[in-house]
Amino acid sequence: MNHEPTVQMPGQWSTFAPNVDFIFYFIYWMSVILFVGIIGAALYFVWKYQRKPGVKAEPTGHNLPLEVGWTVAPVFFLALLFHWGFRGYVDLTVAPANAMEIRVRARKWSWDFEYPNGAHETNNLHVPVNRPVRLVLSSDDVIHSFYVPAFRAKRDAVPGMYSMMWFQATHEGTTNFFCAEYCGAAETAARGEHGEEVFSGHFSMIGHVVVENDATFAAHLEAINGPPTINGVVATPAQWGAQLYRSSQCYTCHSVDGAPGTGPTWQHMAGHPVTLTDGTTVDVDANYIRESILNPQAKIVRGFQPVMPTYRGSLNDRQIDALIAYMQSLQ
Ligand code: HEC
Ligand SMILES: [Cu+2]
Repeated sequence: MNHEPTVQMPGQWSTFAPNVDFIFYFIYWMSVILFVGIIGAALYFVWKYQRKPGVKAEPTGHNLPLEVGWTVAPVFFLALLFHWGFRGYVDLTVAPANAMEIRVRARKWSWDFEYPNGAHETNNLHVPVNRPVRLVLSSDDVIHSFYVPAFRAKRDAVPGMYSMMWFQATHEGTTNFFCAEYCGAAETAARGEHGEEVFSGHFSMIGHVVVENDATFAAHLEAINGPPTINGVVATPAQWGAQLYRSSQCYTCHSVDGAPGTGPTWQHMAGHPVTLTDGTTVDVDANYIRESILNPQAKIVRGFQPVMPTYRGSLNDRQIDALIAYMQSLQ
């Protein structure tokens, strides 16, 4: 198995990769050989049977053995390819019973991963090496597609149904995943950490898959379940909230400095009244903020579209409290 990328293929980081690559290269080299053979023969015949003075062209007639031969020969290759392809497909589809299950929820425009211990992560997937991992995919809105080239694994996340994929990583390290289904883009930019314009869309649905040993993986799950430590000190709720603002992708729609975006800015938001689309006014207190995060369509702020995804199930209570503390600090 080759962990390094080649000209045509990314490194082989899963148990599927060697098989997939073998079939890919088989088809590739067969195409090269047939291309050279057919074009070569055509060129040779053009030259050999070119018009010569004094020679009259005559029809060649049939050659039965030749015609049967070039009809039957490809059937063998196609049957072989079907056999290999189908065996590979079954392999990719049926996860071993002891696989660890991770929930993957896609939405415009980020990925939420939920681990067996209930911890969540956005756009960052950690998996243990040499263990089968089963992903159960769903989508909140449109069709997305989870694609890890180094694993040779891809599956659509379709609204209204679950789809499954699995893999077993064979190499420790960090590789990329992508959304492989074009799923739109925001019309307005948000402000980034340094005041720069940040657009979100299909292209923001990328991230890292981190393959690590069992101990590091377990420590990681433990760490993302509670507040992070900053320089050896456990973060305050507001500091944790500031981190979640980035890691949960809130920043792609909400600014914290008054700049316009797809959603209202969080500056001077908490503790102030806000006008909704139906003309009523509500106070932005902790209960309203919590509802806005868990059930964003319940009350829509005037002048904005109902496009915020729900974070029900992807942010736990402690994380929501941390976000509220952060919003309250933005006065
Ligand atoms: C895809 C864009 C988008 C993302 C991502 C997003 N929001 Fe929103 N959010 C909106 C929009 C648009 C509104 C205004 C419409 C409404 O009230 O639903 C809104 C409204 C809100 C409000 C109410 C604001 C007010 O002024 O009353 C809160 C609180 C909020 N979002 C929190 C969050 C948090 C926390 C996150 C990240 C975990 C987040 N949002 C991620 C688009 C987004
Ligand atoms: Cu997508």
